[in-house]
Formats: sequence, C-alpha cells, structure tokens
Amino acid sequence: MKDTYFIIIVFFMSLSRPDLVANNIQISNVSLTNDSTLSFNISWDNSWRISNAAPYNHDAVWIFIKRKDCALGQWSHVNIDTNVLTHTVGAPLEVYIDGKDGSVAKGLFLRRSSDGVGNVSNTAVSIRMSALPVGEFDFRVLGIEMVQIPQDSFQVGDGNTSTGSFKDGNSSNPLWITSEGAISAGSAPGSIYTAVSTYRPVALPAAYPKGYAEIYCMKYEISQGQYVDFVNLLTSDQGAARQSKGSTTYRTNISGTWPVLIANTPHRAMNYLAWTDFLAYMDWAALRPMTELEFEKICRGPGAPVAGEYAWGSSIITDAGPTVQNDGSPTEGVSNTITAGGGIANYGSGSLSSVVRGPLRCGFAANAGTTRLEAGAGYYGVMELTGNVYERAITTRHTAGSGFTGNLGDGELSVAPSAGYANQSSWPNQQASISSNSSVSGSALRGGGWNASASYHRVSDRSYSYYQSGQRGLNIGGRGVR
Ligand SMILES: [Ca+2]
Ligand SMILES: [Ca+2]
Repeated sequence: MKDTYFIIIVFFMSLSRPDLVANNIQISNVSLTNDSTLSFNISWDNSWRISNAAPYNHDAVWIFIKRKDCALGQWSHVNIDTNVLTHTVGAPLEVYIDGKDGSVAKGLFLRRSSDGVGNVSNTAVSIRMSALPVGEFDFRVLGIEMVQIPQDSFQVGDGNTSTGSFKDGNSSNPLWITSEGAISAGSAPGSIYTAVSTYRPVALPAAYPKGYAEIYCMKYEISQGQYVDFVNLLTSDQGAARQSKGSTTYRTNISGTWPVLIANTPHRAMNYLAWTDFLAYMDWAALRPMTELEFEKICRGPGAPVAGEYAWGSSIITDAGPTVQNDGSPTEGVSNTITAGGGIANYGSGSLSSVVRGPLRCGFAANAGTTRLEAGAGYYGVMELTGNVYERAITTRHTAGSGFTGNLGDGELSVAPSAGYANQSSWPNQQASISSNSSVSGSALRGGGWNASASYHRVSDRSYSYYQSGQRGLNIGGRGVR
C-alpha cells in the first residue's frame, strides 16, 4: 500500500546567517532524518559544568522548534517526545527534559553530561518530534543560552541600604528564603517588609516563585536578533501587534517589516520592550518571567548580601565606555579599565546623554578569560543583570503579581479577538495597553538601564518594583527563566 503521508521540508534555518541566532549559538545542517526526527549540529562557546567548586552549576541551551504549515502559512510550536531516550546527542552533551510542561514537552535542554569547561563544536543532535500532523512544513530550530540556578537558600535585601530593600520584618537584616513556602508580609520577624511603606510587598503564597527551587535563567537579555526572529515567526496580525523597532538614536537597529524584519545589530540587547511584548516572547519561547525574589537570587547567589552591591557582589561600579569598540559587530565592546574591586555595567547619569546612549551587545564585557568582576556577571554567570536594559520581573507589591504561579508559556500566542498576546493563566496584564502609563499592575523593573544613575542598578534597589507603564521604554528589556 502506498504511503499517502508526505512531509516536505524547506529549511531556511540559520545555515546561511548563523548570526540570526543571538549570541554565539550556531545551529547548522538541519535535516529531517525520518518523518518525525530533526537532526542538526550545535556549537557554542564557553560552556561549563562544575560540581566541585562554586557556583556548582552549568550552562545549557534551551532548544525549541517551530513549524510553518505551508498550506496555511502559519507557524505553530512543535512539541517533542517526552521520552528522553528518543533524542540523541554526541559528546560532551546530554539531553535534559525538565518535565515542567505537564503531559507534553515544549523543548529540551542540551548541557554538558559531566564536568568540563570549553567550547561545544559541531555536536550532532537528533530530536524526536511528537504528534506531528500530516502536511508540508518548514521547520525552525531555535536555541537560547541558559544558566542553571541550583536549588539553594539565599537572602533578599542588602541591609536596608538600597531604595525599598527587602528586610526581615522590622529589623535591618536581609530576609532568608529557605523554601518555596508561603511568606507573610509585615513587621513580624520572618515576614517580608521594607522600611518605607511605599515599597512594601504583599503576602506571597506558596505558588509564587521564591527563588529557592532550581530554575534555568537566560544567560543574556533578549537580543535584538532574538526579538526579530520571534516577530517574524508569528502570523501577520500577531506580528503587527508585536513589531517593536525602537530607535537607532538609542541603539535599536531594526529595519524592514514583518515577516522580514531585519536586526542590523542582532547581538545587542533589545530595548523598547513593552510588558506585553515581553510576556508574548516568554509565552512563545515556553519560558516565563522571573519574580523580584528570583532576580536577587540570580544576582547574589547564596552568600551574604553586601551593602549597595551590584550583580558582581561589590558596591564599586565602572560605567561602560568611553569608546564603543567594533560598534555594531558580533564583538562589540568598550575601552574601559575597570576600577579595582568593582565590575562593569552600562549605566548612566539619569539623563539621555550617557556615555553609551542605548544598549550594548549581550555579554559585551565577557571573554573566555574574564573574571566575574571583569565580565560584570552575577554569581552564577548570568550577564548584564546590572545595567544595559532594565529587567522586567513580576512584582511583590500587588496582588496581580503575587497571584503569579510560575507556570510556563506553551509556545502559542492569542489568535482572536486580539492577536499576538501571551495567554497563560496567572500571568498578569497580558493584554495591557502599550500606549498607557497605568495599564500594568503586576510588573517590576530591576537592575537598572543604560541611562539610569548608579543607585538604580543595585541588586536590592526596588525604586521601580511596581512599574505600571505598559509602554515601550527606551531602556527596558528583559529575559526569561524556566
Ligand atoms: Ca539588565
Ligand atoms: Ca500561550
């Protein structure tokens, strides 16, 4: 009997333009090796897995697949087989499926299978797709660099130094987070509290992510290349809702229109991300926003807070500049000598006349040999937590935020009546107006942006911990966790 099923694949992967995939992940030689298996090679630089020294963690790449129905012209998310044994990968990597998507798997992690440090070069991967319908499809394999944040206790607040700093009840001490259990709000010992009433958090239910449990966090802020890939892989009306091109005046450089938006500086962090743009990217990539508490964990790790510290663990900061080197290239960096004992970040004076007037390349200060301070990295190796663009997070200050349960995106955005929005239960303000200054009640901004003055960049600064604007701010971006 003749097989009436057929699948024709037309690849327009990152073969010809590996720089379309942000940062330095390269996915190449994609092919369909049977009706349901995609094979490809992956490379990325500076991977690690370290189990015998701090920070006892590893990096990974979150891999997910989109397919375009050639008859309908519409993109959909591709679930993969939940059985890890159906996927293969060569040394030094292994496949990890975290089981957080219920009965399906929205993607998988590739990570080192044992301790080691170095580049991953052209390693072969095969992924078994799940429940693929009959039809003709184009496939697109996407990868996002992630960093494992291990389960651990940690502290929020920096001894009441920074604006709105969390503290342990009505003391001056940081608050220990030792489980994912509910946290009461108020002045009693063991409750979460702030000195100034304006910044006080509400009670946090058990389901609100506290930062104690293991997560994976994007190593970099969403890049301009990643954002453009996202918009181009939506439907027409979804793409229209999410098309944010920013301004070349403030270093966003995106031309064209959907579905051929072009990121001319794809390695730079994306600014001008509205709350709804950010949530839609999270949903589409099967990630989720981080919470305010998770932000401090990812910066600080399990150690004692330092008063006024930045993501690299000291209160000394050097502003990126004065010259941008290789401006706009994949090696964009700055000419600074970093002040001893401090780290580097792209920040400003509070005006728009900052040394660097807009975001820099994701990972602009990091090289293979750089230290945590020289790279401006957080405890676990996550980049630009301080400065470049503000990190969008879920607030602790409003019940719209405290109702967030940490559920992940499912890869699909709304279709009708309003197309192109995140549509996941418990995610706040998913259809907020991008023209309104007061449409968002579940959002916080953390870590400072390129034009904000230094104090806003502190790990525990909560000046914008309740940020209601739905607008596309010139210094606002974000990153996801899972
Ligand atoms: Ca940042
Ligand atoms: Ca969704």
